[in-house]
Amino acid sequence: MAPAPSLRFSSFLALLHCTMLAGAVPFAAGKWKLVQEGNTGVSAMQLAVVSETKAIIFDKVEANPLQTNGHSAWSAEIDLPSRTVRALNPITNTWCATGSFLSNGTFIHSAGNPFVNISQGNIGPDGRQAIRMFTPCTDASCDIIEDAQHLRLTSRRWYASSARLEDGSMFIFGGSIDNAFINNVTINNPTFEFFPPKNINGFNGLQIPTRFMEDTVKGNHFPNVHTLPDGRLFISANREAMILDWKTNTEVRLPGIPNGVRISSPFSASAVLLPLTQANNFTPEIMICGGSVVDDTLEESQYSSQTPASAQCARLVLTPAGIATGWKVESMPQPRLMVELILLPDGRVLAVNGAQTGVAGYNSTFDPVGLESNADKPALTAAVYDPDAPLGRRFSSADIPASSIPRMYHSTASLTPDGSVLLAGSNPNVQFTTEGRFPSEYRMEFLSPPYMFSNRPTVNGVPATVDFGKTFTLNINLPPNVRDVSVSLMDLGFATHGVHMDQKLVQLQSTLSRNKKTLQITAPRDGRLFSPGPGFLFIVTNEGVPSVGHKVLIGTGASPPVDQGAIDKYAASPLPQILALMPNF
Ligand SMILES: *[C@@H]1O[C@H](CO)[C@@H](O)[C@H](O)[C@H]1NC(C)=O
Ligand SMILES: *[C@@H]1O[C@H](CO)[C@@H](O)[C@H](O)[C@H]1NC(C)=O
Ligand SMILES: *[C@@H]1O[C@H](CO)[C@@H](O)[C@H](O)[C@H]1NC(C)=O
Ligand SMILES: CC(=O)N[C@H]1CO[C@H](CO)[C@@H](O)[C@@H]1O
Ligand SMILES: [Cu+2]
Repeated sequence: MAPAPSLRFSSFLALLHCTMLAGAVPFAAGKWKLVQEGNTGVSAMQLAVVSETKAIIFDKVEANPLQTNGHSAWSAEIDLPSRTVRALNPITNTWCATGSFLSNGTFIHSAGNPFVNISQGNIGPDGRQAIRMFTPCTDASCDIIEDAQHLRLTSRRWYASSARLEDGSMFIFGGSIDNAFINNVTINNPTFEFFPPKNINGFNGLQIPTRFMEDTVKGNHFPNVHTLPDGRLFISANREAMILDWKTNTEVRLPGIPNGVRISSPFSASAVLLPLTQANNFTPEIMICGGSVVDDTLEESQYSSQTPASAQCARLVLTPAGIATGWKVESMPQPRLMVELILLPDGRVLAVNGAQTGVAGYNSTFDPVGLESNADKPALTAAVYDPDAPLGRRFSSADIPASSIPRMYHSTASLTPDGSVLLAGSNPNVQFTTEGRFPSEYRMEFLSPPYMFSNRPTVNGVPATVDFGKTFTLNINLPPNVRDVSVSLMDLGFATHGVHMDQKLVQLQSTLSRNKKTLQITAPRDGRLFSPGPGFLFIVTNEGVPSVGHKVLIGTGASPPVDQGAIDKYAASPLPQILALMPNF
């Protein structure tokens, strides 16, 4: 007997959906709940969920309240159930770095900022070429490991982005070699590289040039990078977009962002790859929301905290036909800059955090009205987006309580494995401060969609590792009246500056047994659909209620390929300043 397609996203339902009225796709109804619980101890500029119960955060070197080894911490691990933190100990300055997991489950945090020496012994060596490793653990034994002698980037990067590739390695793209409010031609790093390094495109172990980063200065910090089901990468920055074949270094330019909207830092929008489902035949479609139309060639002193942000959302289907059709434009309920787009396990997208005016950056030396930020008018109400609803009826803020905590520059958010969304950070200040309208913010909030208060499905027997194309069976316990389920495999990614590296939802093929006690699931077909490495499996009922997410390592769990020749080549390149400042190396 042919396996019954899961109902929620099945093509059968998609057909039916066309004949049904708006809002027919079921989502759990009711009130959302926002609670404020716990403190991050360090400013939560960067965030990654690393296990079913833990997340890690990174800040820059600054006088945070959380202490470690006689100085302020600038990284911490959050225990999600207890809402408590434990300091972690990176060595180098982690300011505005990037992060991705490798296929073996180790998290790689890379890039950063030059040496700093601030008060009270808070000293951070140059982190621009840093590779920092974190292998999650269930106790308190794991910490950040840095070994610059053996592990480092081949060039300096600040505000670079990253992605986990189909072979389980990490792709690192763009950024600046030095820090500034906005990128420019002097400090631009128009190259990409890999970790572990590769001998590829004629650049054995060293960084590879990309025209795209040259063509998109100035406003091209933290480009959006998304892996596509054909193995290529969608990359967008400033007002441009392209598809990069990293294996041949071929750039295919796409239509630019509509209406002149700039979408990368300091005009931070957010981009999301919409769920890849059976109903859409795993066709990639990108959505980018927010940003600004302000000129990116102004002098720093000419930007205003009062300039309205863009409310635009633009969607592009990444097939030849979709690209020929071009971007389709709609609007968020509010303009938004520094917005976070977060995939929910039920297939919707949450837009949260950010401001309605200004640009991303620190408390300005240039604010015309003396407001203590580069941005003003916090966007305190989240909006949830149903990608399949009719145009004009996709966003809703109904039943979502507004926050009272502004989440401005250097704030962040992520889905957590229990299904709630963690909101954290906000620190548009050069240094830790409790003063001003937007002080350094340590309070965490958890935004819970109505499905959190429904009777939820539970499963057990989720394997630690599942290889591509393999089928496995789970024991499942469904609430009464549930007819069917679907399975969302999610990469929760790494979030910073509104950019969610590696965030992805791939619907897996599944078959519910006749007695609804077991569920047979087939892992993704290959590493192009879901890069080998950690994911979270959510079982979602036909009423839109997900189980909690269970961590699973997709693939064999093997480490990514290592090319010793490429490592030797970069090891022979000049040692970065980082080493000189780290006597222990
Ligand atoms: C950091 O600054 C303090 C105070 O200015 C100074 O005494 C110390 O030597 C500096 N440390 C380094 C490593 O530069
Ligand atoms: C680029 O930015 C750096 C750092 O702010 C600055 O020193 C340099 O003069 C700038 N270059 C240009 C061409 O604006
Ligand atoms: C994962 O791979 C990296 C790169 O080869 C390696 O340094 C790291 O130790 C590996 N982690 C585990 C848990 O094996
Ligand atoms: C908190 C803080 O540092 N606020 C400063 C921001 O910048 C303005 C000048 O534009 C100062 O007046 C504020 O004190
Ligand atoms: Cu930053």
